[in-house]
Amino acid sequence: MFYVTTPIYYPNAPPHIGHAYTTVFADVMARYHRLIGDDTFFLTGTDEHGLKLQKVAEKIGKRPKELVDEMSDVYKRYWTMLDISYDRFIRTTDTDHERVVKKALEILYNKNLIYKAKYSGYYCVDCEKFYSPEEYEVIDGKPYCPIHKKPLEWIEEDTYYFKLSDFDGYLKEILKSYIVYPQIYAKEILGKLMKESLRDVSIARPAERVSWGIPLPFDQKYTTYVWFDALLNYVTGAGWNSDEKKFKKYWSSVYHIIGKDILWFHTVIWFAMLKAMEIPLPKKVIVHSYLINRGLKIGKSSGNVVAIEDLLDRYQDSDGVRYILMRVLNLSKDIDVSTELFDSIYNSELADTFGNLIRRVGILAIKKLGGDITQRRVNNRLLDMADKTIESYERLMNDFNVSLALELIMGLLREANAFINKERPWEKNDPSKDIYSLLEIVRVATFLLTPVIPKASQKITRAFGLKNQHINDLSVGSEDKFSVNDAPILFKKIKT
Ligand code: ME8
Repeated sequence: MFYVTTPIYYPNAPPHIGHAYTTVFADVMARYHRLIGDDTFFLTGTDEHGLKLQKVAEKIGKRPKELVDEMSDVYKRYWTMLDISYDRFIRTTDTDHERVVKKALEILYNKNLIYKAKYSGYYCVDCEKFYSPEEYEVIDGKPYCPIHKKPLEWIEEDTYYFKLSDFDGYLKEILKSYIVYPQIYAKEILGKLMKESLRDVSIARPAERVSWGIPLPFDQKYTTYVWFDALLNYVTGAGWNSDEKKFKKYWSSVYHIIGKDILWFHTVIWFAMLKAMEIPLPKKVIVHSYLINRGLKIGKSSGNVVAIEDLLDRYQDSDGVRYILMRVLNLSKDIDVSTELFDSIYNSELADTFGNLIRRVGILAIKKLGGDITQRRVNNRLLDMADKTIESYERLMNDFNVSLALELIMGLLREANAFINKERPWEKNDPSKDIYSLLEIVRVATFLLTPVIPKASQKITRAFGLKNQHINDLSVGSEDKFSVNDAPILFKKIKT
């Protein structure tokens, strides 16, 4: 069983490279788990309520619902372009989700974990978050959002609070476990909890100020705070409150993938909400760092967005973009996005190494052996390396370390290219042993690369007559025959 989620994105603007980064990552994990035979469920979607969406709609003269209807379709179109194989696209305006939010609020209210009181503080609409004096930045004597570098808004009003402070001890304990990966992020949050005492969190906004959202079931004059609403999407998606059987099945293996910007919400607030609702915590929260451009986190408000369509244009298809994003994927270090870096990954790994090998092996098989190749003994060195690659691949992918898994596969493919250069099979009378060895490497590598470059893998499968297989019977040297009918050019080199 494997249940993987992405954050649900604010559909106030189309997705950019940062959203693609997380979503492709989750997609690769979902495809990998399907590949190894796990019953898999992959959830993504859009976070459609709140002040941010309400303001954007007002500005362009649309009703919020009209705007989110259009924009959620935009997200779906981008995910189709990137070959994202989600099982459900959840929208927080979906009726089953609205029911979940109301149910959750009722549970907490009945447990006396929600109470009414006054609130005042500085708010960032882009983050949909209040900032304390310890957290905000002061520029020219005024408080600014530490993430968006925009002035904060002073807000004073009656609200409802969730008794987050009740969970202080629990959270400190939980964060010492391995639930957050990599652990540096748990340490960061733990450090914060140790430094400042945990304050209760406001989970409602007066409807006259924020009307776009889910009314509190126990006080219609208030709208549910967008983060309280959004976090619950993960349980809605798995069937909580509607399909208990499905929920039981998937919730026991849920992995949340998020960027480090929303770590606080997914650890402190979400873990406390779950504990309060007596729902088990996720298996893990996988956190990745930022893609940055010109020294800043890529984002609409920084004006340094890299558009997904530009990437798809430059790297010809979804496979190219997916591969590049996964090759630079880093959980703990911010990655500077640059055309030079992306071009060099594409050209040296996809075009020169993998693409070139496919073309050479295809041509050799067809020209020298008429395309039909039967089982031979695989070259020892290649055999050994391929076996080791399969073994480490599984370990790395189970650890969400896609980038290193790709590096490893590239190493095997480079070795195969070097083998051709050394053996010169085109000069041999009977090169069938060399070509069979190479085809075995192609078969294994194609299989292992499927989650990242599904389209290319499918083309190779057709051109080389490969069978659908399970990772456990990949065993190098086991294929009884190949029928190669084409030597496709998979990745055209980019002129830099
Ligand atoms: O925060 N580098 O939505 P959001 C890496 N609706 N990842 C990036 C990135 C960058 N430069 N920019 C965006 C929200 N991301 C809430 C989430 S979940 C219950 C609610 C990715 O549209 C990354 O995954 O601002 C980050 O966490 C997410 O987009 C934020 O998306």
